[in-house]
Amino acid sequence: MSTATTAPSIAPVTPVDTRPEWKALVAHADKVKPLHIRQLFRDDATRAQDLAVNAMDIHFDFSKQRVTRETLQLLVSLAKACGVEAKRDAMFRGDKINVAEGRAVLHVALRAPKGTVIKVDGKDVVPDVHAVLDAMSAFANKIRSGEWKGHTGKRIKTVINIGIGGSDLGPAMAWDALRVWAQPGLECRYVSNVDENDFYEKTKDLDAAETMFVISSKTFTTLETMTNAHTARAWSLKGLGGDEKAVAKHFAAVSTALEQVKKFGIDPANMFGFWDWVGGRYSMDSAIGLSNMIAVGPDAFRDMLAGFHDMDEHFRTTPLEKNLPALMGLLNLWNNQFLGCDTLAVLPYCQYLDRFSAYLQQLEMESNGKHVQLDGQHVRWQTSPIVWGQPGTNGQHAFYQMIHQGTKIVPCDFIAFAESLHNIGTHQDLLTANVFAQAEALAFGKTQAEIEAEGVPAWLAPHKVMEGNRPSNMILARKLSPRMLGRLIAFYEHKVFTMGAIWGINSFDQWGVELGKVLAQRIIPELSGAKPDLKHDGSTNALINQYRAWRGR
Ligand code: G6Q
Repeated sequence: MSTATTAPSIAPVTPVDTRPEWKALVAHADKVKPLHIRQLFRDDATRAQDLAVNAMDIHFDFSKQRVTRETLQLLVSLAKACGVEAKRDAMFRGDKINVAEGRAVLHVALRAPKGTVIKVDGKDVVPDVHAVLDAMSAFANKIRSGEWKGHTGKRIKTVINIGIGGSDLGPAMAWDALRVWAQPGLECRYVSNVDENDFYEKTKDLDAAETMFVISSKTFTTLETMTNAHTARAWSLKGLGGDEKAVAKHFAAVSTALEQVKKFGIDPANMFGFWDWVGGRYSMDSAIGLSNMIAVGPDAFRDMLAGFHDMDEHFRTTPLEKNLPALMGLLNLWNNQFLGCDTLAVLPYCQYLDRFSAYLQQLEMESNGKHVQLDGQHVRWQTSPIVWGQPGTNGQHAFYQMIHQGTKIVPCDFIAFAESLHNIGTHQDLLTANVFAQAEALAFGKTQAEIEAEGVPAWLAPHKVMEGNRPSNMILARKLSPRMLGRLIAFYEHKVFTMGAIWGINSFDQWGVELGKVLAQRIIPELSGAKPDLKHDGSTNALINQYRAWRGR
C-alpha cells in the first residue's frame, strides 16, 4: 500500500452516463432487447464472418452476442469519447495512472523486449526487468540441472511458493496450465491460506532436504504469507537438523521489500525483486513467476512473456474495431450495463486451465470492483461483473442447467483449443463438439414447435423449451502453449483496462483488500490470552466468546 502524500492534481472525470454516446446506447438497448440472436443471424448473412477477429492464432467470435453492427459502432464511439486510446497510451508511456497510490502501471514493461525504452520518473525500467529475468534464469537453471544442492547435498525436487492473492493465483494457475512443459522430477506446490491445513497438506509427504520455498510477497508483511513463511522455516529446520545455515539453501524470496527479506533471514543473493509499478494481480510475469520459471525453464517462461507482449502490441496498435481486448471489454460492458446481466462465466474447455477463472476473478473483480471515479465522485452505474466459472465439460453436468433455462441471463466466455496437448483418442473432437454445441444451444435455443415436431407431447414441451438468446463469446485458439497462455492473460488484462477506462475508475488500487489486511489485527489478540474487554458489535463479541469457550479459553 502506498498513498501519495500530497494530493495529486486529478482532472475531473466526466461521468460516463452523461455522455451522448452512453445515452445513445441506452436508447439503442431498447431496440436490441426484443431482438433474438436467431433473427440477427437470419437478417445478416455475413454476421459470423464479420463479427469475429482472427489474430495471433486466436479466433474471437462474438457473433453470438446480442448486438447489431450499429451496437458495435456505438460502443466503439463510447470508447473513443472516453479516451480509451489516450488512456492506453498513457499506461504504456509509464504515466502515473494509478493516481490514488501515485504509481505508474507498467506490467507491460515486464514483457517488453530488450532495447525498448519505458521510463518511470525519467529512468528506463526495461534494463532492470531484464537483469532480474537473467538472475531468475541463472537460479532456475541451477535448480533444474541439480547444480544447486540442498543443505544435505540432495537436489531440489519440490518448489513451494508461499504467497497469497496476486502473489499466488497467477503462478498457481500457470503451474496447472503449463505442467506439460515442467521438467520431470520437479514439482511446484502453492501454499496461500493462513489455514494451517493448507501448509500441512502441501508438505506432509515431502522431505525438507529436497524442498525449496519461494516466499512471494510484494510487501513482505502480509499476515498469511509471513505466518506460512515462519512455519516453513521451522518445518525446514526441523527436517534438516536445526542448522540455521540450511535456510540459505532452501529459501528464496520474491519481493519489492529488501529490508524485510533480510530481516526474515533470507540471503539477499536469493532475492528477486520487482517494482511498485507492478500491481499484485498483474505480477505473474515478474519475479512472482519464479516457481513457474523453475518448473518450465527460462526459455518457456520467456515464450510466455513473448505471448503477453504479442497481445500488448495488438492492444496498443490495433484500431478499436478490430482490437481483441477492447472489443471484449466493450461487449462485456454492453451485457452488464445495457442488458442488465450482472455476471460473466468464463468456461475454458481445457483441463489445464482449471484455475483460469479463479485467476480472472481477482484480475477483474479486484481491478474494477470500485465505487468511485478517479476524481472521487461516486459512480451511478454498475462496475465489475461477478466473474466465475470452471472448465467444461464438467460444468455442463452441474450449473449449465441454470445458464440454459434459468431466469438470469449469464453471458459466457467459452475458451477452446483446436489441438490437444496429448492425442490419446477422440477426446479433443468430443470436447470441441461440446463447447460449440453449448454456445449454439444458448444462442439459438429450441422452440416449442421444434420440440413438438420431435414427437414430445404438448404438456411436456414447455419444460424442454430453450429460449435461447443467451450471449456468449467463443475464444477458439489453435493450441495451448506458454506463448498462448501469455496472450490469453494479456487479452483479459487489457479487457479489464478498457472497461475501467470507460468507467473512469482506478483499476489499479485495492483499498478493500488493504482493509482486510488490517481488520483481523484487532481480533487476533482477543482470541487468545486473558479474557478481553470486547467492544465490537454484539454479534462479533458473541462469536469471539463462543470460539474462546470451545477452545477452552
Ligand atoms: C493484488 C492485491 C493482493 C496482493 C496480496 C498479497 O493486486 O494487492 O491480492 O497481491 O494481498 O500481497 P503481497 O504480495 O504484498 O503479500
